[in-house]
Amino acid sequence: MSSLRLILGDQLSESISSLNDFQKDDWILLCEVMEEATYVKHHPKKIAFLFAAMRHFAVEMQAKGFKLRYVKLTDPQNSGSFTGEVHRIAQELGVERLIVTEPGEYRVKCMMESWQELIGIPVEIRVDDRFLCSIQAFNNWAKDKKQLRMEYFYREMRKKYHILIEKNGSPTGGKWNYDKENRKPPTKGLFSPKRISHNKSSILKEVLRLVAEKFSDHFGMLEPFNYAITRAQALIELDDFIDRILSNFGDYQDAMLKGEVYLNHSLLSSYINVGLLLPLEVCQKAETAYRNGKVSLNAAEGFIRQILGWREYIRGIYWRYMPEYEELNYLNAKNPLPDFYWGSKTRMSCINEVISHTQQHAYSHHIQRLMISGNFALLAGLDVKQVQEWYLAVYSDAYEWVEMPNTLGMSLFGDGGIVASKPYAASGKYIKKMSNFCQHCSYDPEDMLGENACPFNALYWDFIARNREKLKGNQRLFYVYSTWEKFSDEKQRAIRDKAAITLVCMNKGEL
Ligand code: FAD
Ligand code: DLZ
Ligand code: SF4
Repeated sequence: MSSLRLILGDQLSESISSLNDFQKDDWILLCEVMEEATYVKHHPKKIAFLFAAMRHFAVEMQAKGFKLRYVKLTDPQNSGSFTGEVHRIAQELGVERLIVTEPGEYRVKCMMESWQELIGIPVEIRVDDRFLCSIQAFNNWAKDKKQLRMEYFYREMRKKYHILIEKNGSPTGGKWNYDKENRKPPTKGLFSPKRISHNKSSILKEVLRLVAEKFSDHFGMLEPFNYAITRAQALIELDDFIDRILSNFGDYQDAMLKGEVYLNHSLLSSYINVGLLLPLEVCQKAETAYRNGKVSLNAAEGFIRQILGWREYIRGIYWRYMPEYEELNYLNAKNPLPDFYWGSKTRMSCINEVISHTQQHAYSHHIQRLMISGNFALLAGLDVKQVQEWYLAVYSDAYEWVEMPNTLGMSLFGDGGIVASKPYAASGKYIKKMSNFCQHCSYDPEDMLGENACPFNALYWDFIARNREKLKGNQRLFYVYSTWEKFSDEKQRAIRDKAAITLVCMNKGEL
C-alpha cells in the first residue's frame, strides 16, 4: 500500500514520526503554500527561512533515496493551501493512504481531520515525538493539579530524561533551579559575541528573490539574512553557542542593552521549532559542557530549564486548553495595537529598540518580548488578539503552540493565571534597572506625572487600579496593592488621569 507522507515547514527532521516505516513506493510531500505565508503576514525573514530550509531538506532527503514531491509557491498548479495540495498530489500519485505528524497549530489539526473524508483515503495522524512530553503525558501530569506550575513539571522532566540528575536521583548541585543567579543587570562591557554568518547557497538566493518579490508588503527586513537553513548549519550554531556563549547565558539572561540584539542568548528557537535541531540533543550538549567543566551549573541549568521545562510546558498548555484558550481575555483588554508596533516611531526608546530588533532580525530576546513589548501591551490594555497576531507574524520562531501561551498567558495574563502566577507588569524602574535604554530616552523613568514622565509608570499603577477586583486576591500582589492603597486619593486620581492622557496620546500616535 503506497503512502503519501506530508512534511510541514516546521517538521524538517529526518526522524519525524511521519517518515517512520517509509516504504519504497511511498512519497514525501512538501509544499510552499500562500495560505500559510499569509494567514498572518509573516515577517519576510521567517518566510525565507522556512522556504529555504524546506527546499534544502527536500534536496537532502532525495539524495538519501526518498521519493519526494516538492511544490514551489510559484508552481502554476499550486492551489495555495495544504488541503488543496494534499488532495491534488494524493490523487495525482494514486496513493492509498496519507500519513502526517500532528501539527503545531490547532487550525492545521482541524484541516488534517477533514482530509480523510475529503480525499477519500485513510489519514493517519501520528504523535510528534520530537517533543519530550507528549500531549497525553502532559494531560496525565496536569489532570489532578489545581495549579500547573512549570517548576514542578520541569523537575519531572529532569528525572524522566535524567538530565542534571545524580545517581541517587537528586538534582546536580543539590538544587533544581538556579534562577536567582540569572538576573544580573547589564554591566559595562557585557560580552556580546559576534554571531555566525553562513554562505548563501543558490537555493537561498532564489528564495530571497522570491520572497522579495511576493512579500514586500509584510513588516520586516529580508536582508541581511544570516539564518542557518540546514541541519548542518544549525549544528554549527549550536556548537558555537555551547563553546563560546553558554558560559555567559545564565548570569545576564534578563539584561538588555541598546544596539545589542542577541547578547548571550542562543538564537536556537527557530531551528528547534522547525526540527533542524532536536530539543534533547541541545539539552544533552549543554549538560556535557557542564560535566566537562566548560560552563557553570547555573548557565547549563538555566538554559536546559528553558527547553526541557518552559518549551515543553508551554506546548502542553496550548494543547490542553485549545480551542477555548484562544478566546480568553481575562483582563478584558481591547485597546487597538498602536502603529509603533509596526515600526512608526515613538519617543519611548525601549519600545523603539525592541521593535527595530524585531523588524531587522525577526528576533528579540525573551525579556524584551516579555518586559518591553509585552509589558507595554499588558499595561496599556491592548487587544489580546491583535497582540497575539503581532507576535505570531513578526518572530521567526513563532508557531501558535508556542506563541499563544507565551503571549496570552505569560505576557498578557489573558488566561487568568494558568501560565503565570502573577502578571509580568513592571514600571519604568524595572526597565531602567535591567537595561540602558532609559539613558537614551527623552522620557524620565523616575517621573510619574510630569510632562516627560515615563509612560510605563502611570500605566503601571493604572493597570493595578483598574484590575483591582480581579487581581487583589493574588498573594504575590499583596505588597503592590497595599502600596497603591497608601497613595492619597489625590495622587491616585492624578495617576489615573495621567494614564488616560497617555492612552489618548498613544492612540493619536504622539507617545
Ligand atoms: P534562549 O534565551 O537562548 O533560550 C533557549 C531556548 O529555550 C530557546 O531557543 C527556546 O527553544 C526555549 N525557550 C526559552 N523560553 C521559552 C518559552 N517561554 N517558551 C518556549 N520555549 C522557550 N518562543 C518561541 O519559540 N516562539 C514564539 O513564538 C515565542 N513567542 C513568545 C512571545 C512572548 C510574548 C514571550 C514573552 C516569549 C515568547 N517565546 C517564544 C519564548 C522566548 O522568548 C523565545 O523562545 C526566545 O526568545 C528565543 O530566543 P533564543 O533561542 O535566543 O532563546
Ligand atoms: C509558517 C509557514 C509558512 C510561512 N509557510 C509554509 C509553507 O508554505 N508550507 C509549509 O509546509 N509550512 C509553512 N509554514 C509553517 C506552517 O504554518 C506550520 O507547519 C503550521 O502552522 C503548523 O505548525
Ligand atoms: Fe522606556 Fe520609560 Fe525608560 Fe523611556 S524612560 S526607555 S519609555 S522605560
